[in-house]
Amino acid sequence: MQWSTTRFQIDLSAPRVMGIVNVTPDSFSDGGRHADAPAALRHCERLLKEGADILDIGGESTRPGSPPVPLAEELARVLPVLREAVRLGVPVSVDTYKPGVMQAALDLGADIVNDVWALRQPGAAEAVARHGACGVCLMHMHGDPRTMQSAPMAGDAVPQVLLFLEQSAQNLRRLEVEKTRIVLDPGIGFGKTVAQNFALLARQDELLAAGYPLLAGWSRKSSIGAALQGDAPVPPAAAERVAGSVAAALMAVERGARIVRVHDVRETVQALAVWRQVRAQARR
Ligand code: HH2
Repeated sequence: MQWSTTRFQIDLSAPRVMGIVNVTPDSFSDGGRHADAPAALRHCERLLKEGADILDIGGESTRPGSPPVPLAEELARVLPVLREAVRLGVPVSVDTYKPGVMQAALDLGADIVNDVWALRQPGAAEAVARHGACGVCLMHMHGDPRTMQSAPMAGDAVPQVLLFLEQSAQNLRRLEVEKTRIVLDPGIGFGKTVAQNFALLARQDELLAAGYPLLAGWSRKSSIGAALQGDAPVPPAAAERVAGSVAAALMAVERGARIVRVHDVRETVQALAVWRQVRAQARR
């Protein structure tokens, strides 16, 4: 199984680690830490040393209640980073829902468009289709970042997410985007309750029925915080959720996810190295 992207055919026979680079002042777990281009590039280099296979660069936080960032501001945040990141020898993804940012990033040679809106903004699907070669990650989100926590999905999330992802992929296939360019993502935390998020992990095999590689983004999310909270009055801060996040990433891979999107690359790569040893013995 391969993910066709602009410059790379990413081999998904082994799980791949996508390292998160948030060039934002306000991301929920690392906002402000890599908010200018030199700091973001240093972070890219660090993630690569730690074993990241893909870099995912974003300039707008999607945390609940986050304000939308104007196009010019998002371009000013991500383009200087992307321009250098595409020279680092690994696939580079742009995390955006704005067609203007997609187009500019693809013009600079970005390999993948990662869209939490699954290309639902006018012109986004066309920008990806027109490019003809970039990879794309279509993510499920219920509602929008302003409302998603106050009005989460109702009922069993798994079939609803599956249907949405299947339809999003079909819409793109109708624009003649090859299947091998598309990866799907259940969108952990985006308008789902804690129980719904964990159901999406427990029953991830049902999402695999769509027939596309799956990407899982559990890193430091509030569901991990909820699982770790116990009797404490508040959940642990995002940076204190690393081991819980690695556990979720590992379970996602064990249940068939091909890419994990993470902040903590070193720890995730270690966990996957152990997982690989076990897998190698199980196949004998
Ligand atoms: N989660 C976030 C952002 N982009 N993209 C995909 N495909 N899947 C995800 O689960 C996903 C995503 C949110 O995490 P983060 O980037 O760390 O935070 P913020 O949006 O606050 O920058």
